[in-house]
Amino acid sequence: MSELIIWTLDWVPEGPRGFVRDMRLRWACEEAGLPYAIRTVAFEDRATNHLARQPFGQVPFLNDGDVKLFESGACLIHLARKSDRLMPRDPVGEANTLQWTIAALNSIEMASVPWSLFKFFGDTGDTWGPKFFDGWVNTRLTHMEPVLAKGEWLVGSFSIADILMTDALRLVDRFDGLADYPACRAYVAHATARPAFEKAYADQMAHFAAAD
Ligand SMILES: N[C@@H](CCC(=O)N[C@@H](CS)C(=O)NCC(=O)O)C(=O)O
Repeated sequence: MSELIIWTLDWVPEGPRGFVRDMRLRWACEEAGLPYAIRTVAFEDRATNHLARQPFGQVPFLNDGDVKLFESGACLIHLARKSDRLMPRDPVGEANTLQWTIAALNSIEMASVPWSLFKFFGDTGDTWGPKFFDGWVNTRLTHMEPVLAKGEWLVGSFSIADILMTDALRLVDRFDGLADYPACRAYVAHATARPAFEKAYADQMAHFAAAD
């Protein structure tokens, strides 16, 4: 088996630490017991210094021998093919995992990222944006609440869909946006209490702290 290499930045400011998306890949590898190495590109000049590997100049990206992937969702699906701890092997379980993987990215994260940027930057004087994104995120959370109240994980057993859904929701939790959604909040707390998440999180925090 070729060595998995997860690429991230060599350093980031304190704000995004613990949330840089290599977390998702680290977490998946920890869950599956897949060995991996971390390599970095420079934070300085990040807009242009790795466009050949990630066309938007972002992280993470993943190497697995000849397979070279960007987009955290695509990287997780690749990792999930290696372990049934990341995706069930029956056709229904696999289809449902892919469905919720895309939902986390395209229906939740699409709303939660701009929402969180307004929270992060505070009062920008913009009145339309915060109101619009509050409404969008709250609509999505209202629909997620009964889904997450129904079972422990999105698809029977824990899967990459839970990694992505948790990561999208914990960004909302960071700015206290889950206060009115107890099932969403409990789900995030339950998922982030997993030893694999804790290890991935501690490793990312240590990685960036070492570069200070
Ligand atoms: N859709 C991409 C988003 C990647 C992304 O937003 N990466 C951030 C770090 S978490 C980044 O590289 N930001 C630097 C930038 O955009 O210049 C994915 O899921 O991989």
